[in-house]
Formats: sequence, C-alpha cells, structure tokens
Amino acid sequence: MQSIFVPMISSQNTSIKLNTASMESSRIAQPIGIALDRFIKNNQDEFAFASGELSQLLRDIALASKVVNREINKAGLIDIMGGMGSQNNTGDDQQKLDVLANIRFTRALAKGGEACALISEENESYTDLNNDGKYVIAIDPLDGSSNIDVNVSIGTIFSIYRRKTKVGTPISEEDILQKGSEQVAAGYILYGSSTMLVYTTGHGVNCFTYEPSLGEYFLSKDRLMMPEKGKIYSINEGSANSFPDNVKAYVQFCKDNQYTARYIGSLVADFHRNMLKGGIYIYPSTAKDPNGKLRLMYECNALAFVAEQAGGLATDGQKRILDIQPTSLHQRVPFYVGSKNMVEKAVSY
Ligand code: P6P
Repeated sequence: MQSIFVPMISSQNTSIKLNTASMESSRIAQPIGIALDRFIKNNQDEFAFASGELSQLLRDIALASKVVNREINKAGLIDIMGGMGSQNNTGDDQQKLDVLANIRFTRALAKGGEACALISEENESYTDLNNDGKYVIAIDPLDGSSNIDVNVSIGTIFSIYRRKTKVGTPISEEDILQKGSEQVAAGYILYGSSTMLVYTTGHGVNCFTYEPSLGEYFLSKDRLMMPEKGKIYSINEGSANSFPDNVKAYVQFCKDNQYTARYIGSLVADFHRNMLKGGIYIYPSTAKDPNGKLRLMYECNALAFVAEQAGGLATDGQKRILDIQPTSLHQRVPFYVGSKNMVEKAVSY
C-alpha cells in the first residue's frame, strides 16, 4: 500500500524536523505520512519478535484508542453543556470514561489474541486473557480522566512485555511483575489538539498522528529525540511544603535560573510537551503520597522507556526506573523524568 501523505496542520507538525543525523545507517528515512501498519512492516527487523505480533498488538491498542478518542470528544461536549448531560451520562446507562476505556482496551487486546494477560489501573488484579498469548500488557487506560470535564488533554499509557513462562501454560507472577527494562515495546496515546500515538520498540521513538476522517494513524515524526537541556519544570507546587529538601532545592534552582513552570496536571500531556521542547516532570514523595502518586507498572515504566529511547532519563530520585523490580501491581514510585541534563541536576541535590 502506498503511503498516503495527509497534510495535517497541527502544532505538532510545524515544530517537527526530521532528525536524520540520528538515524541509524541501516534505516532509510521513512516517508512522513506513512500509515502505522506499513511503518511496522518496513521496520520489522527492529522488533525482537515476529513483527506480525507487534503489528497486531499495536493495532489492538490503536483500535481501542480510536473508540476512546470518539467517546472523549462526545463526553467533553455533554459535560460542557452541564445539566443536559447529567441524567444521560451518569448512572447505569453510560459508564465512567475510565471504566469504558478499560473495557475497550481489554476487549481489543482479548480479541487480538496476542496478549496472555493484562495489568490495568482499573483492575485490582491482572486479567487472564489467553494462555496461548505471548505478551503481557500493562496499561493505564485513561490517565488524568478528571481533566475531561475541563477539556484538558488526557492520555493512555501502555507497556508490552514478553511472557517468561511457556506459551500455553497458566500465567504466573514472574510473567506479571517484570522490571521496566524487560519491556519489548511501550508508548502512549495523547488525546489532545490532535490525537497522537507515540511508541518505541527499543530503536528510537516514533510518533503517529490520528486522522479521524480516514480512521488511521500516520507517521508524523520518526526518531523523536528529547532536547538534552530544557528550561521547563513540571511539578505540583501546591505540595511544596512537604517536598523532600532536595526537591525544594531543585525547584529553587529552577526559579533562580528563570525556568518556566508548566503543570497541566495530566501526565501524558506534560510528558509529551517535555519530549518536544525539553523539560523535567517530577512527582516526588509528598505528605499525602510518601512514595509519590504515580504507578510503576503502567505509568512510569512505559514513559521511562520512551524517555530513555529519546535520549532522556527517568529515575525515582535514586534508581533508574527501568531497574526497579516491581513487588506489587499498583506500587507507587517517586518519578523524575525528562531531559537528561535536567534529571541529572535534579537528582544531584
Ligand atoms: P496532582 C492524574 O490524576 C495524574 O495521575 C497525572 O496524570 C497527573 O500528572 C497527576 O496525577 C496530577 O496529580 O496531585 O498534581 O493533582
């Protein structure tokens, strides 16, 4: 299938420059606008396992994201109109969007057949999908969903692991509690001014923009690299009184150096902005959340993998996020992620 060039005018494209310098010699420049499936087929040597399996997994995730994207826009409209929507979109008829998104992603992955188990923020325990599946998916189906009511961008975050135990046998804990360094792919969907799918398989970060009129994701950036330096810091200073001293000192450093404070309160949106412009996002331990608020398995690991693949860093303040051995599905960790120089500076205090 020929790649379709779809002229998309969005802030994402105008600031995009193909970073050919960082492209490995073995790879040809992918034509901007190539469809997701074709892109995966063109780069099948980059996925450690059968590319058809990755295609299927990303297709399952992309499919669910298209449905969620449509629901988000609709829900946003109803909420803005206040009372009109209050009877229709609450109670039994329509579920909360978090739950709806969870159902969509679970169903799509179950149908796709490649996943044997699903870890989700919405489920207390993991979900058995198919003992013949080879992959374990960890997902935050809709992060920051409280922002929908005020029409702020929100996101889906996902990690893909290869199961450790033999295909066809029951899932075990060693399949589920894997370190972030074991991820074979990870990424996020940002439901923003344009809806974007950003993922990595360990060979750089690729960004796709969704074209609703065609129902397809098209490549809008190949090999996205995060600026090593930046002057944007994202942290909820409302909790500043209970920040650890090192975090207080770093925030003061940012102020003394006239950095810009940007905190959307939606992790994927803050993270994606920093990916493009350079910056650091910190959710430290606070009085309310002594281990930080963000979850290792389905928020921090995926974004840490993407950040590192884009030349950035991600730690819990002491340890590389991807080296942390999970002990429970929903464990929280302090999270420092972003431009290399900024994270190094922040943890040097
Ligand atoms: P706070 C949303 O609930 C979320 O998980 C992230 O998307 C966001 O960055 C963070 O929590 C905001 O938390 O405590 O600053 O409101």
